[in-house]
Amino acid sequence: MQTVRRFLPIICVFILGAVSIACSGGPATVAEAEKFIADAEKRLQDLSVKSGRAAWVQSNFITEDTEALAADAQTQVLAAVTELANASRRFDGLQLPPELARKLKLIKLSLSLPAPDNAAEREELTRIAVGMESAYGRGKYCPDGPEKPCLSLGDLERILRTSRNPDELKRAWTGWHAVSPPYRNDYVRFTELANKGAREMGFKDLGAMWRSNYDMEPDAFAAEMERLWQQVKPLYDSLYTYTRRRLIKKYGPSVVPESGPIPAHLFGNMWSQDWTNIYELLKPPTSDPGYDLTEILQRRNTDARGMVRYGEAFFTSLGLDPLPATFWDRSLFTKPQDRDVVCHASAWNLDNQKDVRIKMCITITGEDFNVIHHELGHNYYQMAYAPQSTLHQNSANDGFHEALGDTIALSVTPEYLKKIGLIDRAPDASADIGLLLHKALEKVAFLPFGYLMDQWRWRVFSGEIAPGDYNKGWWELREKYQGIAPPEPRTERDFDAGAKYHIPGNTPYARYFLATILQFQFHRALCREIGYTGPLHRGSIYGDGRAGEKLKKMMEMGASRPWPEALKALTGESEMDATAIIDYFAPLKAWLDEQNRQ
Ligand code: X8Z
Ligand code: ZN
Repeated sequence: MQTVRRFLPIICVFILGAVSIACSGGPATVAEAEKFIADAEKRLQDLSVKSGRAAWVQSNFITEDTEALAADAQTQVLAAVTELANASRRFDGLQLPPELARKLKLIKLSLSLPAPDNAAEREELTRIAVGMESAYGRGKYCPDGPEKPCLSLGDLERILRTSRNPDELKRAWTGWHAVSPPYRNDYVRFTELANKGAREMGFKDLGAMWRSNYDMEPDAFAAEMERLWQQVKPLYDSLYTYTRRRLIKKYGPSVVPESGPIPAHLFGNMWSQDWTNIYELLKPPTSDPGYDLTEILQRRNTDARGMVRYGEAFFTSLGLDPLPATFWDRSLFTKPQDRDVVCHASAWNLDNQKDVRIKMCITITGEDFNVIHHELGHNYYQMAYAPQSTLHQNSANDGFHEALGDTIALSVTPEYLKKIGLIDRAPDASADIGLLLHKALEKVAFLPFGYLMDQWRWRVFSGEIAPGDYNKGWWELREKYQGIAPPEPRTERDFDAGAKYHIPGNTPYARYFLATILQFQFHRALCREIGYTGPLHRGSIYGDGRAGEKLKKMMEMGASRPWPEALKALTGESEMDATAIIDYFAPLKAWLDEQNRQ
């Protein structure tokens, strides 16, 4: 494919799939830009539906054939976006109405994976990308060789969640981390090719391109992340210090050192990103709320669909529509026994209208109860912005998409659980420290992980972390931010970053850090909206149409306006602000600091 620039000075006709745009040799006009965008949106809409379907089949049924089909469809999208981004340069320097200028920018930023203009390199890139995601999805640990029973990620996560035997935990941890070295070299090549694509589109590298997606300069965004991290770091430090003490008490100083990083396999989670599974080891002796959602759901024989029904009922209580019948027919809720699927939870909209689905290997746990609300948040957001034009069919920024369902889950309070009949009696205020600690093990523990994932990738993409230092760079960041270390020595034969889905899956991660900050900001604003004035962690918007209206208004805006305007519509504030999460956990912070002094 020739680049458009070569055509520019003369009469030009460039083919955009089925649509051809003819332009005269004269200077570009606003009318041409309008037509260009309208045609581009139509073309991208069609291609995104096709590649979405191929990706859906591939991740529900991983085989060589579905991989090839998904890679082909993705290649078509990448080719189109590359071509459109190049073609849009014709309008550089032209005074355009803001909406058009924004859409031209959004074309370039519509992908997390930019591809080189060279067809062979583009195909190589999509093959690697799809291959890595599939390899992760297929990943298993076979302790006695491939002929003997193997453990899936779900099996290994169950061990991390429930075992308190450090040796068994270590085996499960190292077993899963053996899945990623086979695609370490692929990741090196992937980085080269995606960087090339990003540079051809005018970005410094892929990391700079990702950071350009926040209505501000990429460096300003990096500074914004750091500002938010500094706001919450003292809260993390208090939780971490308390957790170390309790882990030493459980495992002894030979397993958990008095100072220095703590081994990563002891936090109840494969990536030490969510510590709720070790709540039992950490719970305050006198203020435990006395109920365990996992135990309640299991005792009631709740099945996967039943779990999702609880989630839907929350959204409809806010005045939002029930999920379409097709959602229930077409979603994947449980792990199939007879084939490989990508189990990492995700939410989809197959026609960019109402064909929404989730794909998830649900376990009957309190943790997945939250994840279901998270995923349904994506689906409700997708349906709300569906009437927008193609390039605006997105959230205000990606942190908003990740925050929506989590905001709802923050309203899963004891009072809410009592209302829907899952508990008989809501514990009184004496249980608050227990409630807050449980929530902090999910949210506060996550913050440094949410931050460091893309610290690592930004450095890998810029070359600051060279391929020969992938693992060293990874563990330096894990130690610096999370304060953790691998359970046993690692080398550059390992690829530990690659054992987290979003690395082989190429999903940017800063979004989850932002979401963790934003969801508390949303929650505080919605509590204000409904006139609730009690402690934030006891506030629930369940059943409140006013909160539903506010959320709906924000979601319906999609990506049509810069994100500060969407934030303002919902919260009255125009900046991301960690004071909400800090306010929420203030009583816990005081308690932790008191414990840590003793
Ligand atoms: O990937 C997810 C969602 C899908 S968007 C399940 N999350 C991150 C993770 O699992 O690492 C939600 C929390 C962070
Ligand atoms: Zn999500």
